[in-house]
Amino acid sequence: MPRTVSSASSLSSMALVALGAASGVWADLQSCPTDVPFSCNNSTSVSDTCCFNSPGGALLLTQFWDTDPATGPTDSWTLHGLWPDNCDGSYEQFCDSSREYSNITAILQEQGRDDLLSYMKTYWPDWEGDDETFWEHEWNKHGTCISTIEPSCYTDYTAQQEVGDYLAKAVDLFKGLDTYKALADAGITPDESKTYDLSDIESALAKLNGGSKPSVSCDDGALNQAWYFFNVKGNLIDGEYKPTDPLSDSNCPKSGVKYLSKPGGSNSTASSWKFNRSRAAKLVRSI
Ligand SMILES: *[C@@H]1O[C@H](CO)[C@@H](O)[C@H](O)[C@H]1NC(C)=O
Ligand SMILES: *[C@@H]1O[C@H](CO)[C@@H](O)[C@H](O)[C@H]1NC(C)=O
Ligand SMILES: *[C@@H]1O[C@H](CO)[C@@H](O)[C@H](O)[C@H]1NC(C)=O
Ligand SMILES: *[C@@H]1O[C@H](CO)[C@@H](O)[C@H](O)[C@H]1NC(C)=O
Ligand SMILES: CC(=O)N[C@H]1CO[C@H](CO)[C@@H](O)[C@@H]1O
Repeated sequence: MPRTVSSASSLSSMALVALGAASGVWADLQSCPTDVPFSCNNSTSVSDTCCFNSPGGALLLTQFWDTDPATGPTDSWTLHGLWPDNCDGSYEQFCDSSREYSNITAILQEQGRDDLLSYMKTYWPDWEGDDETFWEHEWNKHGTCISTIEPSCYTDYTAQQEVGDYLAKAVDLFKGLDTYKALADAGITPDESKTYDLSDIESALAKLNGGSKPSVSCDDGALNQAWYFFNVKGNLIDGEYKPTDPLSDSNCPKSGVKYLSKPGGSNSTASSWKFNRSRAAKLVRSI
């Protein structure tokens, strides 16, 4: 049975909660006390880590703007992942080998999440076309480290339920953070003949995210990623998300930031893609 969500106090979190309801994210997670602190904001230790994301209390919704090769629709950023960073910006990874899977597509199909799967194919694509492997990597590396969706946190757990819940939550957060539109609304559009100031990019995106700018990163001076940071009160799925300041600095130049367009049919070769990507991987934390 779906359970009710604890009352949300801010407009932005209510919007996120509403999005969650609309796409049926509700999980059978145990209900949480209303006085649990926001993650990373406790003054004493919190023992119930089903209701308190710990140690990964800084949740990041991360997105790509990939142009070489271009991935996803030309007028949308794409989803990278939903990551639990520690409160100091360090992070754990691959936290539970017994819950690493190589059948994400099958898991979603078994859970009847076909709409989610088709959305993911469009907006959560792998740059080399291997979506399944990319999603496995995101779940196995990051999803397994989220304390509030461990199997023991469910009242009526069915195997791999948390995998689908995690992916659905990432998609819901992504839908509420339309980076392309927020930039376009501020006159910042992909255009090889223009460059932009980092501060203009950051303030356009802060407007989108309740006043907190994301950490944007660049590849060779061109906009390539945006990482939005949150603290969460309650569990990952139906907790209240509060945007917070980024824990990592932008590597983009202060001015002259390029925002390249996604070419319709890319004429790049596979080897040049790999070359670019490996260079990019040295600049920013790898996927
Ligand atoms: C939690 O603490 C951090 C660091 O002091 C702060 O930036 C953030 O806004 C706080 N989050 C909430 C939800 O109060
Ligand atoms: C916050 O809670 C976590 C988990 O119980 C704990 O490890 C951490 O030390 C707590 N922080 C403070 C400042 O008490
Ligand atoms: C996915 O893989 C796991 C682990 O091998 C297995 O237990 C589960 O039944 C599989 N699910 C589907 C839908 O194939
Ligand atoms: C490759 O594509 C780009 C962008 O569409 C175009 O500007 C360029 O002329 C093309 N180069 C070749 C060699 O076709
Ligand atoms: C965006 C970008 O830097 N693309 C480069 C990728 O690598 C190839 C081969 O070195 C270059 O030709 C592209 O300009």
